[in-house]
Amino acid sequence: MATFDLRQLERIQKVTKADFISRYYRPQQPVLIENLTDTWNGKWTLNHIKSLAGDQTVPLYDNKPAQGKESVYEPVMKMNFGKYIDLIKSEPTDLRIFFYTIKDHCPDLLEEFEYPDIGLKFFKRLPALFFGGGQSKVFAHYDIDLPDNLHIHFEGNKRVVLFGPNQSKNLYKVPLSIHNIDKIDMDNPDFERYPALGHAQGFEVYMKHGDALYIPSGWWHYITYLDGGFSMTLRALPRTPKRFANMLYNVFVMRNIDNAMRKIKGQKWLDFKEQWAHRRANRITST
Ligand SMILES: O=C(O)CCC(=O)C(=O)O
Repeated sequence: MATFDLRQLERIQKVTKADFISRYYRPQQPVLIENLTDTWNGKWTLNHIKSLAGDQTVPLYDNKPAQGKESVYEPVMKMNFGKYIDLIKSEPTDLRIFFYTIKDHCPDLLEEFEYPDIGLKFFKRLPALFFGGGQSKVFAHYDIDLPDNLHIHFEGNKRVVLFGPNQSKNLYKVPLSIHNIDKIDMDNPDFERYPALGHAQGFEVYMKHGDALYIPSGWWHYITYLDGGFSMTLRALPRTPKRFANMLYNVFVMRNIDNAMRKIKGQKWLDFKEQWAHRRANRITST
């Protein structure tokens, strides 16, 4: 089986604010921080969330990418939240929940944690939860609003593969999008069909309950849930003028152009972008 050129990501125990800023935030280096959540209470469990929100109905997504005019925000089904939690605890499934905003859906959870004091200025409107079953995969992407993220995992284990923003060309990034060609199997890359993938260099990290992963702005992440579990992402919006301007462009210009073209052209637009990405990456590889 083919694999990417990946190094194990650095794991550290608690970190001071000054160290985090100088060693990771300023140089934009990802890191996994263990024990950062040790002082939080023991309520970060699926059972506790079920007791607070188990009677809600939640939208579920699977591993299949949206095709043609399908919206990426259109769920494959809806389910009772309590039943979904029972499902991911008892059997592997690819069904997942993304961007469950705590403030809107389960504000009681806001009482159950403290924002870590590591120098990131968190956007307090948007702490969000993500849930997945033992077969869930989150396609390779970076976040459209270019935040610095602290991604904290609970219950079960997950594998995260990270690539820096300078690897976009090697990953066959699709133009006007924040993901790469969705036919690429990130677990078994086809280096013959996609030769630039052979030049991609990244990091791999395994997360367990309570681990906090710092994902710097614009870093690609490809996530595999190894068991049923959930994570919380705390985001800090970009602070440099250049990144802030790029964020505004992504959210208000790029996304709207892409959505409009998709509505008009459907699958033809997706195929056109894919060919463009393919040609661009292969051209770079061959020069
Ligand atoms: O863990 C997940 O399910 C997705 C997380 C993610 O992509 C993010 O926080 O940007």
